[in-house]
Amino acid sequence: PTPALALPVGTTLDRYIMNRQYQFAYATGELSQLLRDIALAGKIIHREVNRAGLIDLTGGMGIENVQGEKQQKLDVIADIRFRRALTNGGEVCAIISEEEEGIILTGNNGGKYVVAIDPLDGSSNIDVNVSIGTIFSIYRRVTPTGTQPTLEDFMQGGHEQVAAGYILYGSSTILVYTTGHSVNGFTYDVSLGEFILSHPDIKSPADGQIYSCNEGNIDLFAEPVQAYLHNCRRQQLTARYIGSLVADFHRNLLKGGIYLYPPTKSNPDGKLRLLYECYPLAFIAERAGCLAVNETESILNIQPHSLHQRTPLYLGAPQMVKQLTVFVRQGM
Ligand code: AHM
Ligand code: MG
Repeated sequence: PTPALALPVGTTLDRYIMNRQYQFAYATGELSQLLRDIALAGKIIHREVNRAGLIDLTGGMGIENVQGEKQQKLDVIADIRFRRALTNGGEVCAIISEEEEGIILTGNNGGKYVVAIDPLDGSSNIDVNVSIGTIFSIYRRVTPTGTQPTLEDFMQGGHEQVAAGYILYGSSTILVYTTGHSVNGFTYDVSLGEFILSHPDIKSPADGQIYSCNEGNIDLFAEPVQAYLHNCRRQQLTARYIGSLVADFHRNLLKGGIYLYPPTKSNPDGKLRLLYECYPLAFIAERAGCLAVNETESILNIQPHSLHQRTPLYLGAPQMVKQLTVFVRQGM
């Protein structure tokens, strides 16, 4: 690749993606197109989220998804929108979604990529106008192009992601992604209908003052995690927990903090899904200078074995994650 030119704040996402593509002599533009497809779906979800209260989209569908959770209407809508955008684009041969049991074949067996997506995370916040997000993770398929993709394409492990990102539908909508180099954030300008580079080359602080955890569950956590949380209180850190992983992660990424979703006796693997939530955020986090671990290893090192696998997650500023690790390892 030719040396990366720093593009100025205000550059549109389209121009940014094109510029990056030209730096790689052999790039065919397929990943670029795929990223644009995701951005388009993100704009559509932005629209749906913003008018949800107006057109009676909020509220449950009365059905449960594969995890046995109530699906919100917007979850379903987001799932459909992303599937459609990724299928129509042609670059993706298979998709897995937090909302679907198995692999979704797009029929584009010539496509080089597979995508894992959590179309709308933090769905308990939809009805109450609180931030929600989309998380995505892209892999180059390992099965031969032209054949039907298989589970193997999704079981490559976190280090094999070629790109990962999220879209936060917050007080403004922002798309943050990385293709493994820098992490860049693009704020959606509604009047232009464009994502605009607003947060170039995000580098997270090495230490932070915020801890984000569902402290209502503290009695269910193992003693070392409890001890760590007590220590956070002793240091008078700031507690912030939205209950939308994307929003909690984004805030901590910019300001410095740690997000915790520990295991409990009844949920020894915690709640969050490895492929849809933890791998992509860990990939972004590491590129921005953060750490992402569970009790024993780095999230990206976890061996995947099933589509809806879960893992405990400790994510954020390296100093804070290291300190947490000291507590946890001492208690083992
Ligand atoms: P979801 O995929 O059903 O939306 O669940 C994931 C969400 C995360 O966004 C959030 O951090 C966590 O669940 C909150 O869980 P809890 O309510 O147990 O604290
Ligand atoms: Mg989720």
